[in-house]
Amino acid sequence: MKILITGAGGQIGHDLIGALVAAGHHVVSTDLAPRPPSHAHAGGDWQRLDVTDAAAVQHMFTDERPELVYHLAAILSASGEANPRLAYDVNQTGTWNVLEAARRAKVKRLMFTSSIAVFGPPPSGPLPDPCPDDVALHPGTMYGATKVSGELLCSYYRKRYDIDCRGVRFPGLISAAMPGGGSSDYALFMYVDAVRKGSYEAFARADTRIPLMYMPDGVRALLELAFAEREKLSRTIYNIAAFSPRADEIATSVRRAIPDAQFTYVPDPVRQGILDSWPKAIDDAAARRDWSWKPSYTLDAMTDDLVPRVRRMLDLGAVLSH
Ligand code: AKB
Repeated sequence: MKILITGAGGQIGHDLIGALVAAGHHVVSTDLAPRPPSHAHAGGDWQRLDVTDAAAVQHMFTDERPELVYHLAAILSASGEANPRLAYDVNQTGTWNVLEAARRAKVKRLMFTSSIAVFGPPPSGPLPDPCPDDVALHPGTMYGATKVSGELLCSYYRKRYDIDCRGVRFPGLISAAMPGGGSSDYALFMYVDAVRKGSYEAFARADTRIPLMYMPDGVRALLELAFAEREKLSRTIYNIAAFSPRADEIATSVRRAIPDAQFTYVPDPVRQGILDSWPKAIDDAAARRDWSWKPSYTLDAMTDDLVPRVRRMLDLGAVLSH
């Protein structure tokens, strides 16, 4: 299949491109910046694309005529609170531009990456735990608000124009790759800093608990849902879940591999506020039923696989910032 990816230079693109190329697809990766050295291994073509530029998106889609689009381009929750206007432009206008270009270029299928950030505590009380697909959505961030809107636009384009839009609500994703401005990044940095410094001062409280997932499961979900039979899908967007540890439980797991690692917890008010507004765990029964979704990695299985990968990434000289 000819597959186009937007925002391919991010954390998901790092692993998704390689998985699609390995499966034999012709992949056109696009992003604002040239292919980063960290993505050099992945293969496929790379083209510059700014999703906020409607004409450029239209030209790209008309020239490339992809059969399937993975729309990953987004400003995440913490960066979005630092620059809400940018988050609106990239996430809201960018998604509109991508859907419009898909409609005009007669793209058959589009995969949307939503997030647990669509949830937030309703005025009536806390979110259900675990949180099902269909609760009233009260996101507290610009990122979450634009992801809700993206989900609704996907449903609209599916009904009105018969573009087969599908998507998942990702938990915080963890992988040996550069994260980019998310509030869930503390979980990845517990691994990265334990490897490179032997200690990490988390910007979240020790009892912070949010849904998390190891990237190989996340990428598999993106492949499995994209290629699931349409008749089996009862929804446009699905919750998917893996594990929901407290931050201090992640610390215990990291110490399986790095016994002397030290962790301290100094909450950052903005990012802690965002983390506290998200569900502690999510219910992914619909994804399990409709397309047989099932995560493979537990927290400890992720730790065992991830720590050597983080070591290799740091040996290769990756520059990571908080
Ligand atoms: C973030 O922290 O903003 C993202 C997400 C959970 O969508 N990783």
